Amino acid sequence: MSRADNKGYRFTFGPWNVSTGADMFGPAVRRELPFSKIIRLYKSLGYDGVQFHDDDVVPADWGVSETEKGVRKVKRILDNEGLFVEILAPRLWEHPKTIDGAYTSNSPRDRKYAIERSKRCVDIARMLETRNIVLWLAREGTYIREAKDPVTAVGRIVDAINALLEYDSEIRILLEAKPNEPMDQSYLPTAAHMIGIAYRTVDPDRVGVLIESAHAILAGLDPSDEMAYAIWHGKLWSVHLNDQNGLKFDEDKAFGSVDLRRAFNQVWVLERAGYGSQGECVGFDVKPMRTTKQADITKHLANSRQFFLDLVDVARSLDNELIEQLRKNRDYEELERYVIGALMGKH
Ligand code: 3MF
Ligand code: MG
Repeated sequence: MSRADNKGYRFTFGPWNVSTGADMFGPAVRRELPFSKIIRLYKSLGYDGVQFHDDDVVPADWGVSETEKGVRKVKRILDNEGLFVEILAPRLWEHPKTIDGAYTSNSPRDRKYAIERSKRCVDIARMLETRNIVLWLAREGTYIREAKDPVTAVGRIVDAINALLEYDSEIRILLEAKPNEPMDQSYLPTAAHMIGIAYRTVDPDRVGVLIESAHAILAGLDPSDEMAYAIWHGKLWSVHLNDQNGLKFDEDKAFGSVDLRRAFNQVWVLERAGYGSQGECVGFDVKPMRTTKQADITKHLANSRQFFLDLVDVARSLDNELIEQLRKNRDYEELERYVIGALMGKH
């Protein structure tokens, strides 16, 4: 598939999006696909690049030379497929040393582990030729407010970001906010919170955000507003598009599958801002349904991309002069009819 098929966008997803269907209440219902097989699916699905956690590439406990060898092997597989790596993210939420958070843990030894692991993630990223490090601060929050000092916690997060910025002068940090899950409450629940601390780091120009639709929805926001806010700051460097049905667990549903209007809002904002012109990618973070059969394991990825592209068509079909006129006349009722009509394929 060519760049024209993708309407000028570059699409990415992470290997974890091809999942086995295991959830909190039941085991896997599909076979796990080997990494090399997953990688071969990308191009045929119209995707251009890969998102990784550090341990999607090589196990987290490997030593330096083993790690280098392992990363080189993955790089060869990617090169053979013509795929680039968009982002690397340290998985700071599974290891026993991150039980009490990572950067905000009450244990100095565990905080040190989190920073060392993040630096190793930077090394892996550089070997895979990406400068983008995503920090989803999964356990930086509390189940009980008094467990940690929340003021100290914010400072510790800034210190950790600084340590990474100083470790490698080329990398950029993309902060991914989520208001809850796994924690009851996160210290930095929205992209706007993340942007606030970005300015207090040692190099604000190298700190931006990745915005996930579902995470903004879980915070009670329209994701397109969070995206617009980040764009104004010049800090929207990646997205995890998906959908979410109300305020419950993070569902990672196919993009546009719950609320087409809300999905369109995001596409409209991205389109009008020229998102992608600085190399930003359209990433998806979507899960197949548990009922999905083995043979259909990538349908949610194909669908999410297709829904996005179809909404791009709608956005591009709108008559901007008419919209300006309706704005001038303050005729938002007619503007609504026009936009909803377009979404229903009426013009
Ligand atoms: C959690 C997420 C994660 C992050 C990923 C990269 C499984 O709700 O969305 O995806 O996006 O770990 O930071
Ligand atoms: Mg995500």
